[in-house]
Amino acid sequence: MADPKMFAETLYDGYAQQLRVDEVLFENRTDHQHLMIFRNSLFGRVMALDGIVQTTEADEFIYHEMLTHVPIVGHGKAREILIIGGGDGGMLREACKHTTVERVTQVEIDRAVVDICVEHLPNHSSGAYDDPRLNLVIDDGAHFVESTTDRFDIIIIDSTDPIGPGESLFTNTFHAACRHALAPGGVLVTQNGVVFMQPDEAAGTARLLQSLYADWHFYVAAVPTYVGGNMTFGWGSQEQSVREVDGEVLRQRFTTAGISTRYYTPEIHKAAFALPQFVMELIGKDT
Ligand code: AG3
Repeated sequence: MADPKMFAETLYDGYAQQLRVDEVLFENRTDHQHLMIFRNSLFGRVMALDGIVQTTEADEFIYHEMLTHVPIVGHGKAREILIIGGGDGGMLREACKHTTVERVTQVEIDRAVVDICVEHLPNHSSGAYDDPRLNLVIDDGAHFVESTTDRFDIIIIDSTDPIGPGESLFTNTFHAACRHALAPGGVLVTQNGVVFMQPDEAAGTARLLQSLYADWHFYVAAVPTYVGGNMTFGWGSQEQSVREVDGEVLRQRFTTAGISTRYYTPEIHKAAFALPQFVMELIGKDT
């Protein structure tokens, strides 16, 4: 019998996770990157860009729920949402669960990721690309925020790692433009990689957030296929009160929203901002 085909992730030097490829559903170069979608017995459908796992059916809920409901429930009256990246549609699906959201602008650099994921990873968007509140823009996220005159209550940066097309989303220019595009009381959240494996990502974003926001912090969740422990999510706002909303208020808002989740709870929301000492030191908040 032939050896099973394995997908070995190319993210780290000297360490890699492998997933068995039970069936390749799509594999090709887009105009921007190499895109692969395959089936794995444990994780369901898996989507990889340039050899790095971006999302899987089994564990995507953790990541997408934490990058949407934490800022949206924390904010309490978010109407205008901006998603940068997120072509698989998982972030859009979660944001659209909030009936109080009036418009979701999603800026994805690679149209092929949207089209191919709708076809081969349909449970991620789950119809959300047909939501009338969606304004889908195919553009470089950095270019979009630098030129938009719109203002957003929530900005979610659902980027890849800072290699390839996602690199510009980790720069000062981009983050400064994001701050400018936030409405008063608005919140920016961002994925910052697995902190034990990629400490420079959180440290670099911490410096940017600190220079731009009156209130900034990080929160965490472990996502199995972002291997290596907790992933960090950055948080920036001019309003400290948005991060410090009382647990009871979060519970009330979440109940009123009437949405069902599999990871997010108001208790997790609060607890996720408690950071290990080494992370506090890394982001310069160890005093
Ligand atoms: N964006 C985050 C990918 C990070 C993967 N890298 C890693 N293991 N550090 C995923 C897009 C999902 N919508």
